[in-house]
Amino acid sequence: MISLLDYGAGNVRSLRNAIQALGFALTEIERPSDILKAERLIFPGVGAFGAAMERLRRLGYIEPLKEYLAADRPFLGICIGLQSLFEGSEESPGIPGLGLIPGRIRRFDAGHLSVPHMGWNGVRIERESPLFADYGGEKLYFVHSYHAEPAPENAHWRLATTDYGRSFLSAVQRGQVAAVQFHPEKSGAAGLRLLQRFLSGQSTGAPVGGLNAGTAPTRFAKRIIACLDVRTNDSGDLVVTKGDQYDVREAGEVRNLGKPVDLARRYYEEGADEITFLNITAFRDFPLADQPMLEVLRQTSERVFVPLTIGGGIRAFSDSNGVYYSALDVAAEYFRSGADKISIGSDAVEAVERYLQRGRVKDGTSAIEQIARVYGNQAVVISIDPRRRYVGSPSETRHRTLQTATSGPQGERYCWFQCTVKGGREGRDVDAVELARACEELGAGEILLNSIDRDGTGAGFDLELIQAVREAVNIPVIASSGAGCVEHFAEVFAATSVEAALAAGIFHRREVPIQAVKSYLREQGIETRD
Ligand code: 1PR
Repeated sequence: MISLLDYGAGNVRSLRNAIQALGFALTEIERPSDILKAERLIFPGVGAFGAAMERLRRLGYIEPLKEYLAADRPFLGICIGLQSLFEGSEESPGIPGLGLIPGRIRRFDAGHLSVPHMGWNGVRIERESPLFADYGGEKLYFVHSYHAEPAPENAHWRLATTDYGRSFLSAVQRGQVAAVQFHPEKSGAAGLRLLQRFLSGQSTGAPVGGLNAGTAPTRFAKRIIACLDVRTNDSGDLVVTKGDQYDVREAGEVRNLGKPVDLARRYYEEGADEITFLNITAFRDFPLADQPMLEVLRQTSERVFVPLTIGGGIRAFSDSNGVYYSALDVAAEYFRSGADKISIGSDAVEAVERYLQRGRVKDGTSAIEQIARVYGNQAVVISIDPRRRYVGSPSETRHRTLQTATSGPQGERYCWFQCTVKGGREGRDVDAVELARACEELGAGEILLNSIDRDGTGAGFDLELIQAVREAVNIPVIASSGAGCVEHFAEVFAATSVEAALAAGIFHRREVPIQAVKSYLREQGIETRD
């Protein structure tokens, strides 16, 4: 029997799904006394360090947890579950951790690298442990802005390290107590194998041998993301569709490229590093009334063990009975249904308009701020739908322009990128660079950068747009729209420093397999997950 220490802070559905898919029964810790009764305890920390520790304290879990750990009983901490074992964290000064491992948790100062460290990276096993006994060197999925530093005082805990600007502790173990910074439940087959070892009691036995760091650096991979635009067609079926410059109808009918759950599973098996669902007409309806979409997410998350993002309709809403739901309520339902990240489109533009009008004063009311506070910055993606606006000279607009290599219809040589809402139906007086920067300030953790001009054209990514946004922010950026062949992926990674590239049409139509993209990138010397 596996006991899950879910203190109610966020989404641990992914982990529950993974444990169940591996065939193990799960019980929940519901009161302090359950902790000492556990046979094997999993602690998947979610959100901020301080909030996690505060919740543990309020629930009366700290003392039994310390006692459980001191007795060297089987324990696996994940992410904040690893960080909480240390003395404290820069993220939440003054709030003590469990204090089992000497050392403090520090924020990444990755220089030219984006924070959070979000994506697939290697681990360097520093001594033999049964936990990693059948680990084949695959990359694993990380998402965190803070890390544990290897130090002489915690050398006896060190099991594996990873490089991201600097080297940090990606796994610790002593006796039966182990913790990992990556998410095994989101790390595909390799992560599931590791989880299986813990669940079946094969992970214990102290790590053996002295520290043997090795010298090979771990290499962070560029992510390849498959995107599924989902909507109801005219017969009332939920389908994956695909637009040309956001127009999803052909001869009057909504294009139907397949069933959402089937396609998502196919992409997982074919090696997608992440899967994104965009509920593209949710701006019209109340998304919580869209039970089929929530069901798609539930079913997908039962079998797909890479990160899942869902977007569409995340905003405050009053239903027909006048009942008010905050954007946080909507997001919470998506997280409960299996999302790891949510993506906000139209509402982010409106929030930024208000934020800029207030002179960049944060008042905590935006969906971005509210959701980031509860689920962490890394869980909030901003989906930008920009359209090129050409001008003859920069003085014609207040927006930041760039000199473009593809001139406008009247031969204009400058352009800016206008943000739109409602799936491109309405242009607003905010540009994509300004929006991305403001969203980062409000607490977003990632930018999904579409291009209405390139969407569905197969003409390649809009490198000018992508470079302008990439340079403006420090959070990860996903390049989207226009991929037509494997070379386009290599081009966007060579020309810009984006962390990920997303495509839809070429994957749905089976024109380019995901593995063909990855093989080509590897041939070009660009790191990917196998
Ligand atoms: O505004 O918060 O309700 O979110 C709505 C979401 O739905 C936004 O993320 C918006 O991008 C998306 N959306 C709305 N209408 C459309 C449409 O196509 N009519 N899809 C739409 C946007 C764009 C991409 C697409 C890439 C890659 N889809 O995500 O997958 O362009 O395509 P390609 O590789 O075939 O070129 P809200």
